Amino acid sequence: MLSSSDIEFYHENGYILVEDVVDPALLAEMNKVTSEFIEASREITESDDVFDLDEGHSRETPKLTRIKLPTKRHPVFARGLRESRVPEVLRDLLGENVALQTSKLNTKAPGGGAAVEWHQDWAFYPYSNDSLLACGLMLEDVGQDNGPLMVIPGTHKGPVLSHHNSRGEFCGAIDPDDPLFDMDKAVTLTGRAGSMTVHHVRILHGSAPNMSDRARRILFYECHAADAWPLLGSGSYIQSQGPKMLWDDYLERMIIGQPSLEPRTETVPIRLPLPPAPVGGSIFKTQKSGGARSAFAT
Ligand SMILES: O=C(O)CCC(=O)C(=O)O
Repeated sequence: MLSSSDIEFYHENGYILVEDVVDPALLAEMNKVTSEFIEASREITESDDVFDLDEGHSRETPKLTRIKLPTKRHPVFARGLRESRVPEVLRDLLGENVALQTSKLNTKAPGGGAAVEWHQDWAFYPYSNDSLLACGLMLEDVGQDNGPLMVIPGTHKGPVLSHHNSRGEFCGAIDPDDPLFDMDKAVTLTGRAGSMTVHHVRILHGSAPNMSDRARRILFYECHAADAWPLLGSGSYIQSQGPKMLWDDYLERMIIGQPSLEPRTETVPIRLPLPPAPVGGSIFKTQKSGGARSAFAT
C-alpha cells in the first residue's frame, strides 16, 4: 500500500516514484523476453504491429523505439502487471475498479535512442473523466544519462496545451515556445530496476535521447478507472473494434474490480487529436511525421 503522504503527493504533483514493484526473478524474465524481441527485430525492415523501429535500425544494430502492446505479445508482461505491486498502487490512486488501457515497452536504444517530445497523454486520448495514469516500470536502471522520463509537477491540473502543428494537424507534442511550458520546472525521474514511475494522464512529460552506451527499457502500463470511457484516440486498436470485440477486450483488460457501463462524466479540458498527423502508429511516428519541434535539439 502507498502511504497517505504518497497518495497526497501524487494528487498534488501528478506523479510519484515507487520502488521494488516487481520481484527480481520476474524482472529478469521480463528482460530476457525483451532481449528476445529485440533479437527478432533484426529480421524486420519496417515498423509493424509489434515493432516500432528507430532511425538507423538494421540487422547488425537493432534499434527499436518500442515493442507495441507487450501484454498481448507475451504472458510475462501481463504477469508484471498482475503479479506485482501494480494492482495495489492502482487501487490507491484510481479506486477499486481499474482496467488496463494499453501497454508499451519503450526500449530507447543506446547511442541516440529517440527522444519523446513534451506532451500530455490526455491530448492523445481524452476520456469521459481524467482518472487515468501511466505506470512506467523500469526493467533496467534508469539514470540521468540514458533518457529518463521528465515531468512538470502540477501541470495535470492545468489546461491541455496545443499539440497541433502550424498546418493544424495533431503532431503529438507541444511547441517548446508555448508560454505555458517551462522546462526549468522539470523533474527527472531516475531509479533502480524494478522501480516504477506513475504519472497522471494530464501531466506534461517527455524524455531526451539516450546518449549513453546502455539501453533504457521502460514498460508502460497505462490504466484507467473502469468508469472512464474513451471519447477519441485511445489505443488505435480499441477504436477499430466492433461492439463484441470491444466488450471482450474491455473484460480482458480489467485489472481489479468490476467493469462499468455508466461512464462518469466530468468537466475536464479537452482538445481532440484531429486531424491526425500524416503517419501514426506510435507517438514517435506521430511526432516525426507531424513535424513536432524538439525541446531537446542542441
Ligand atoms: O518513453 C518515454 O520516455 C516516454 C513515453 C511516453 O511518454 C509515451 O510513450 O507516451
